[in-house]
Amino acid sequence: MRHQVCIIGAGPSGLLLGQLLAKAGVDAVILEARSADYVLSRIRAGVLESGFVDLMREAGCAGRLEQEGLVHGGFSLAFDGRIERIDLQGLTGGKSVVVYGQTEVTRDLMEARAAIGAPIVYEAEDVALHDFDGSHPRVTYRKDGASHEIACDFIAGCDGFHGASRRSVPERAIASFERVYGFGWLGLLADVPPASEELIYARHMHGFALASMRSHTRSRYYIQVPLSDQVGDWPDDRFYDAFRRRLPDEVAERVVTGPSLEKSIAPLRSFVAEPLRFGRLFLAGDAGHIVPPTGAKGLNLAASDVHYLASGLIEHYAEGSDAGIDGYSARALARIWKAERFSWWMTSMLHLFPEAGGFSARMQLAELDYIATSKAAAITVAENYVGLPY
Ligand code: RFL
Ligand code: PHB
Repeated sequence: MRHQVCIIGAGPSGLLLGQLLAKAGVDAVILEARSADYVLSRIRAGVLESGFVDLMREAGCAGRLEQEGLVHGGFSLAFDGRIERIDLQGLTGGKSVVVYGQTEVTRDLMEARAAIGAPIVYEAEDVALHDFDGSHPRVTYRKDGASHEIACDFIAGCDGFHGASRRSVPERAIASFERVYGFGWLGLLADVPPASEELIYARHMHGFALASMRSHTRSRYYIQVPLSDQVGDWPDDRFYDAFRRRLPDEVAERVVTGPSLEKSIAPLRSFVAEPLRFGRLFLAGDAGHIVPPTGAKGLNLAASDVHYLASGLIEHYAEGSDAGIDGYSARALARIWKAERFSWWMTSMLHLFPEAGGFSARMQLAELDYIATSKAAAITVAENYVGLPY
């Protein structure tokens, strides 16, 4: 079997890349290790930058997002008994974000791919990348006990942090930069009306909490937990008690409880691999970098990578120019490092670092007070949150 591009992974990166390439007449196959249902069962991001929405439009997949997505013109920071709103629209000249679940983005992209009949192989086992340092890359996999091989011009590694793509690059060719934070986020999804119309990021002496949502009737709440905790340690009642305690009283009073539809713990990590191109293999999305979720940047960074990569590949096929693919890694990394900085900074300012002591706690409060009282500081937060330009 031969295709122009072989995409590994059917998360948002792989599916969006597949759709943008298909629109431009570039032929790609997607290989996904899991089933479609499994991919759709993962509850992750919820906040989309306008650049992401534009890309979904370009991919012809923005219909439902535009109808059902909730446009948010601000969010709040809660600390020290205060609630301070960041007026995204007012501070950025009218920009906002859209609250729409990653699950729904994925579903829309999967349906669009099925509608055009573009090839996608779910439950592909033992996916392995070969010869991407030469001019004839290949990808092999097994499906239902049979072995398959795909010959292609390029491989797009969109298989997330634990995927095969980055691991297939020789160690001497790749540099990794990493920070682990020693705690995680426990997330709970429930069909209860959100406690607040906009997102609230709360710093509290017991740890961070975030009140987010998926719709007017579905809430997504998070609390910081030690990495040693298991989901089983946190029955719903215990979760809601801890969550309420970390929020300002007037918000806590509005928290409606209901049985969890999903609960999971995600460790927080910052990670960047450099470069993002190895011959005819490109890494995009979580395969190349991870941010802690505090800045809502992971999915959005995946989209900007895909934008640069898709335009480079399309330029290669349409115009015979390799300028775009040659510049891919540097262009993507310039935006990635700024989002890494913002995500690390938001994480440092809002979480409990038990080992850091009183000085660090005072620094967090001073930083938050500065944002609340300085327009320059608030603009810095707002312009990063809505997303830096592509
Ligand atoms: P994904 O979504 O991990 O998809 C990778 C796909 O590759 C498949 N795969 C393989 N396929 C074939 N062969 C192999 N060997 C394979 N190994 C893996 C996997 O099954 C999977 O289907 O990566 P992608 O597409 O790059 O997308 C990245 C985003 O998922 C991620 O950055 C965001 O979810 C991060 N994130 C957030 N990002 C935001 O922009 N805004 C947010 O509000 C936000 N909140 C979050 C988040 C991530 C979270 N967790 C759980 C880490 C909240 C949380 C709690
Ligand atoms: C979410 O709704 O899942 C969410 C929102 C904002 C974040 C992280 C996650 O910063």
